Amino acid sequence: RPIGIFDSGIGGLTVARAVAQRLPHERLVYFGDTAHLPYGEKSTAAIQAYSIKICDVLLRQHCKLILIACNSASAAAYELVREYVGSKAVVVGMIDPVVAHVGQHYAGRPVGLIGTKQTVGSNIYRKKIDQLDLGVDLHALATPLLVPMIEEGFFAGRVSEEIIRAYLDHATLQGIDALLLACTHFPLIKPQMEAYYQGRVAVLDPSDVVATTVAEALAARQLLASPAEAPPAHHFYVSDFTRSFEESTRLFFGQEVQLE
Ligand code: DGN
Repeated sequence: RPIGIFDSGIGGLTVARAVAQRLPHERLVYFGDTAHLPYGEKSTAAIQAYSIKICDVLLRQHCKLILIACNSASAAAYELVREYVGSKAVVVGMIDPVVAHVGQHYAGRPVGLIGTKQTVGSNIYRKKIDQLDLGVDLHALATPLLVPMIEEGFFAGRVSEEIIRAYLDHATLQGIDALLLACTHFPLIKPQMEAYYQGRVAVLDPSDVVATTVAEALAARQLLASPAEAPPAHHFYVSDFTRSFEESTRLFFGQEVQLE
């Protein structure tokens, strides 16, 4: 049975890539809801409705695990998806694994977070940190301009450098020890953020932590694919196809993939 991964679009391919690298024998079924992006600007109710429909698609494909590879959807719909999916598949979101990681390494310290309006507005990271009494001092800032900027190919030059500087200079993010990239697109600008901080602040890309959680969740339930099986043929579905989405897969997955 495959691993199902979904996102508002193709940005979640950064997470799919980490999963494919961590678990090279697993077959992936990816669903990008390109007809409804960007989730970062949508209401909680709309994201919940889209997420449930996507789960139906992934369950029809017999996915053993559903990974919500979108911070905005994880913020808005994780609990609902878990309830809806029940025992039919394991559900993993972007938030719990990262909160646990930050709690382990940054307890009692100031940590910055950047994400979409939906992710930051939901306050979900702070709520979870407080629920678990992790003592992390969270400084969260919505940085909505970064998503379209990256999608338009501005992620390694003067334009992006200026916009990144404007956000990271913001009062909210001063005095932090680490910066959490709580959005699928931001791993692409991690090098520029690291250049900005020059080693003063650790820039945390959650995709590896999430891929490890997926591996552990499958191992715990003895659901890992056997290495003896034939190499997996992944499938990448979208709810609206354009050639430019397909071209952008190279950016987020490291190689161009065929969208269905
Ligand atoms: N995938 C979204 C997220 O991680 O929050 C970013 C893209 C969007 O819908 N704005």
